[in-house]
Amino acid sequence: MKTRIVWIVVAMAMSNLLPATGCELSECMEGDCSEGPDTENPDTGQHVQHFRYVLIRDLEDSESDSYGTNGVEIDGVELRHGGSANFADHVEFISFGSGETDFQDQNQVLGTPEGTCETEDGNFVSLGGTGGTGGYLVVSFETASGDPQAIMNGDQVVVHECGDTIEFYNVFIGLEVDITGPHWHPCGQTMSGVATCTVIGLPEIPDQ
Ligand SMILES: [Ca+2]
Ligand SMILES: [Ca+2]
Repeated sequence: MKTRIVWIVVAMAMSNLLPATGCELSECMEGDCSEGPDTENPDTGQHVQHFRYVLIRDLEDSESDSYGTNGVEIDGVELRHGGSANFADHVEFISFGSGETDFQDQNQVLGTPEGTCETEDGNFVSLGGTGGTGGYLVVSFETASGDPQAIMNGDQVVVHECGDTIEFYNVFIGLEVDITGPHWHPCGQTMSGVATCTVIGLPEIPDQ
């Protein structure tokens, strides 16, 4: 529990205190920082960057079971945006905790979740808990036309986690894939099983 509290505090500090200038690559200076077109705010005329990434952070102890299913089991990740359901199209980053996990095929989190969560099917990943480098998963989505899907305030993220054993995870929305970057915004804390968080309070990050 103490670890979870520390993480939440750190995440809140990251999202609130760090300067809103996370983009320092040279190409960002030419307006090519985000993947796809930016958006002009109709109120301010300012161009802003799009949040595009969903981060799931495993909160489980790494040695909680001996079945090769340590950490949370992720079957799929869903983004409800503009009245339609999108399922994860890309795994941008994945790392596993130190707990033994026999389910590390990242492709199993893509597309429509199967919902069976049987070890013989193996259609999920087990993130391995918090030990070592920790269990993290970053996914992104595409529009129907194949462009990167922006994540906006009011969207919902549904994480399809196998709920046979109650295990917990946090969900963040981000601008960049780098999990150590400054622009990860909390969506849901200590979620378990198939659970939904609503995206609220995403700040407008000016394009550079
Ligand atoms: Ca597990
Ligand atoms: Ca799956």
